[in-house]
Amino acid sequence: MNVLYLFVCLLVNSASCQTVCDGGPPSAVIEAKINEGIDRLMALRNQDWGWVNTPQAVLGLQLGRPGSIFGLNMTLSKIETEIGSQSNRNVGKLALYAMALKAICEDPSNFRGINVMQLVQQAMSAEFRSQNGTLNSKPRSHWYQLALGFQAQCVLGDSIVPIHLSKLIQYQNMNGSFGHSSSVDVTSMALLALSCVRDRNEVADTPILASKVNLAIQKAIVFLGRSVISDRNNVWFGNKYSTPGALLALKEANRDGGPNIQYCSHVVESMLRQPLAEEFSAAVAQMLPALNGNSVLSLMGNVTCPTPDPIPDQYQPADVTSLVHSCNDFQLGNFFQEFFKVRINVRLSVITPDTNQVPYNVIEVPNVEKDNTLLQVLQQAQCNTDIEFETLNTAWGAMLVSVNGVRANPNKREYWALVDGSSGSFLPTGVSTYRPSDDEHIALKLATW
Ligand code: B12
Repeated sequence: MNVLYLFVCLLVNSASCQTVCDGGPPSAVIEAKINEGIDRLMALRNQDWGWVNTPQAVLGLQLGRPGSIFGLNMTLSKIETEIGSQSNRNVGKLALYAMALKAICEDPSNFRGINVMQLVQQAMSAEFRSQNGTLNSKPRSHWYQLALGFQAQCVLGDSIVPIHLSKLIQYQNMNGSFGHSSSVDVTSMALLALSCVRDRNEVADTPILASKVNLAIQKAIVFLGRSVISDRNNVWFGNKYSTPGALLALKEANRDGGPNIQYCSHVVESMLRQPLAEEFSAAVAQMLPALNGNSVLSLMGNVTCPTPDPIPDQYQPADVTSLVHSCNDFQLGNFFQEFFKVRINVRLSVITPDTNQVPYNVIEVPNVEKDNTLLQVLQQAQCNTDIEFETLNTAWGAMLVSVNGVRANPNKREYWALVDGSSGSFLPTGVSTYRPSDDEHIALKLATW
């Protein structure tokens, strides 16, 4: 079926095969990349027919190739079970569920008796409510999640609370970014939300709010324009993982005759060059809509509903193998086995506010097999009884949540940051994908966001 689609695109170069930027690379190449992304997402589907972040994957598929969600009935049952679980009741996740349901032509206000929109609204209000009932200036979770909440409310036609919107705008940084560290990801999500709400009556009919929204949009566009970086042959907004969100946000913000997106075709070409075979589902699900130029705002128009089943053989859910290693895996082999292996040394430090003094205690992890991930290095150190840690399985891979018995408390905005011990900068990826080099020093730092 994918081959047929590609052929039709090549032949007609039709609107359904359009790209995110004018004059970008030929759409057949983009379609081939979308096929690769769909294949990858399908390979990452769990046996229970969901993904680690099911609504994000569903949205990625439907916005990347409308109609392409296979196994619709099983997906719906899985979503129903997941929404029932309290652990999925945070505002960002609920917003994703609401938009994913709309994308597969279900009613988010009454999905099998559940009013997901109401849950979003309650979660949004709870974000700003303090214990004594007054309004908090910052949300309890994260501005990224709040921005998803605004997107869902706007796209699905629910009412927006102007005071919540004003809080978001108040928190825009001087340079036009949103979020703590001038984040391209958070700014893009906020920009997408603002681009949607600017047309809503609650905003358009209130001149002061409307002008604040428009100014915030302009400032965010400037920030994203300045976040363009060139990395080897690639051009990114921020980095490769924040680029898809930025592309779509700029596209929506600039609609109605705004300027073209800077370096758009270079950015898309850079995305096309990235192999997806080792990416986790979140990265692929965020990239697919950008390749297709289809943001969640497109859900306000006509949606192409998926057809229920049949499911192609290659898309049957796989038995996703777990990455747990046994301590034997880290033992040195015999002379012949070791002959072709390269071993490196990695150094680790664990830093909490109580131990935040220089020089840090350093844990040496000797004889690490070259190209092992940081997760494997941590497992090896754990086998040597030098460290104890726990991870949580997420759509970006394993997230470090506890080290030496100290669990990061999200209610206190705590997390275990992965920091380069020499430069102090954050590692660009998580423990499942980061591969330390010889003699590298990595600090695990209990930080707050
Ligand atoms: C908010 C956020 C955070 C917050 C989450 C707090 C919260 N409760 O909301 C905090 C500050 C904790 C965080 C930490 C990190 N983050 Co972060 N984060 C994001 C962001 C901006 C949004 C995620 C989100 O809310 N999604 C919406 C919700 C509804 O979906 P969710 O799946 O439930 O979200 C959870 C996971 O995404 C998880 N999470 C967040 N970041 C990361 C990173 C990794 C590697 C893992 C495994 C999980 C994870 O926390 C979220 C909330 O529970 C994304 C940007 C993006 N494009 O997605 C980056 C992003 C996911 N983070 C990234 C990175 C690199 C990190 C860190 C590794 C940074 C560091 N060097 O310390 C750490 C994780 C370290 C660890 N302990 O393993 C990268 C991941 C790239 C990659 N391929 O691995 C991203 C894509 C940013 C980017 N553009 O580079 N992050």
